[in-house]
Amino acid sequence: MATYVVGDLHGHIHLLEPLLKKVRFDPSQDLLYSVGDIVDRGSDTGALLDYLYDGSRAGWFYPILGNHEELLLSYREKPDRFKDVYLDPGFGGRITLNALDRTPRAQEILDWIATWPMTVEVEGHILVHAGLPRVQGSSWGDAELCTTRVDPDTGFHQCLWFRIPDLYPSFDQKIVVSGHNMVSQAQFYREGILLIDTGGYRTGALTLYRIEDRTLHSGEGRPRLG
Ligand SMILES: [Mn+2]
Repeated sequence: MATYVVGDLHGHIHLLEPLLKKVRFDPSQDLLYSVGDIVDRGSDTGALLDYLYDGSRAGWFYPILGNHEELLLSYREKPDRFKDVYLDPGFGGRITLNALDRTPRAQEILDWIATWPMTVEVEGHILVHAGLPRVQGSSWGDAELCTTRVDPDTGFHQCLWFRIPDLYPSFDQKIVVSGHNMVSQAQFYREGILLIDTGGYRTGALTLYRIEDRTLHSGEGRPRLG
């Protein structure tokens, strides 16, 4: 049994499938976690959502929220308020809305996304999309602050949006594994913070982190944008 964490997918199922094959991922006994940003930008966002939703129901896939899912949910709730950001071509939300328009499972999938947690702990690791909020007056982060630290204006959760250098290791020595901040190779940003988003939608490189032996596994392909 092995536990994998994958970086930001943005609809790139054609990068994920060969990489899972390469590591001999076995859905009957292995687990796959995502650090969020599954939707938007990639032309196969609909197929990826279908695949992972089925994986979740089968018990091998576990997602957490990314800022793209948070904005998708915000847009669905208040389209007028969030359309300028979500429908901006650089943000890439239109491709997800089009995919949802085409599936009879749209509401089911949106209801599922709304249940994703912001952080999850697995075997001495904390997964969070962008970073942990800082405990005031310290240089440590705390996952428990994720639910309460929100942007007063938009209501967005800061732990889905933090950028380098605003990243802090967890006070309890667990390894923080994040996406969102793109790196050319998955690497420790500083002790206790592993960044695994190798920017598949831009570079074609996707990375998996295997928790049990703390190894990184990468695949190369081509971006497919919507
Ligand atoms: Mn992101």
